[in-house]
Amino acid sequence: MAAPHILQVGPYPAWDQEPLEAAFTVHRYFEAADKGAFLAEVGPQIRGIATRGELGADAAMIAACPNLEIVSVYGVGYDAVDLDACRARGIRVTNTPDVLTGDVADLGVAMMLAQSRGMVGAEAWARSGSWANQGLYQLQRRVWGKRAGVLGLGRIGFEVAKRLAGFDLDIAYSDVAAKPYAGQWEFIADPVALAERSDFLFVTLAASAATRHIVGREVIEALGPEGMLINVSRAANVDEEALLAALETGKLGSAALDVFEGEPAFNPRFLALPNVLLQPHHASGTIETRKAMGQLVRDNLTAHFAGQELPTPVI
Ligand code: 8YV
Repeated sequence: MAAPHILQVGPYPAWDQEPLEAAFTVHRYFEAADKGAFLAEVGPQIRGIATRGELGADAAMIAACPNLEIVSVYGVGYDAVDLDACRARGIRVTNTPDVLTGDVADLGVAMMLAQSRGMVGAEAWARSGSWANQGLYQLQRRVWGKRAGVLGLGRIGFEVAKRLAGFDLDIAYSDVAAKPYAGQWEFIADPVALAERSDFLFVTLAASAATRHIVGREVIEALGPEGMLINVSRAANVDEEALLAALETGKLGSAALDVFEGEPAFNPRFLALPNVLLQPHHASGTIETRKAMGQLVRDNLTAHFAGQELPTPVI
């Protein structure tokens, strides 16, 4: 049987590209100069889309593929896939949960530590010779013993909280309901109340229409001039305009961000701020995790075309 035709939305590392192309007939959307013309030409042959979390598959792309059966996402977040369009046509959607959870949690906690202890500035101080010429680096803020809030105690939020417990932080969380696996961690339903009792607020929610701008001006100002916001989820969970305004006016102490509206471009106002730590959406970006994610993308496609149960279905 001929290999199923797959639309590849964005590039993958070579270790994923080769096995993908060995198993499927791959059409590289991301290399097409005229995306519309490319979709019009290959769309009717496409039975599967291989995409990435932040790239997804929108309604127009799905509509251009009338024989589409499955969208396989390289990422846990599937907010950029038009699920309604998929549901309406019985198109399956898969993602890559679990394999990236530890790395995303690690980066979130690392950002908190790096930002609180001023590690980026301190490194520049040492590297530039300022340490030798000007003396000791300015004092920073302690982490251990403080209060952390985790907004969204799903898989990633749980791993963040577990790590924070190791730093002796006093943990509370917010979610749609209290979680049976939360142990001693305090449940606070209202995100504003959670922010009010937090020195560090982690955003670890799966993004959806319901969570859009859940971290708005009120939450940000409740976190306050000494507080830090850490976002390793999706930019849409935070009102970025309110965040920038609060960082610029000192109503929020600082932020550590792995995700931005319109990324990979982002609002240049962030660059003028000394109180933000910027990361290029690479929370899952380790060789180990990315290899596991690529494998799962292929395993889902392979299972689907073999008529087997999907390893990690979304719908
Ligand atoms: C991206 C992510 O998929 O898991 C997610 O939802 O956003 C990331 O892991 C990653 O940048 C790969 O494109």
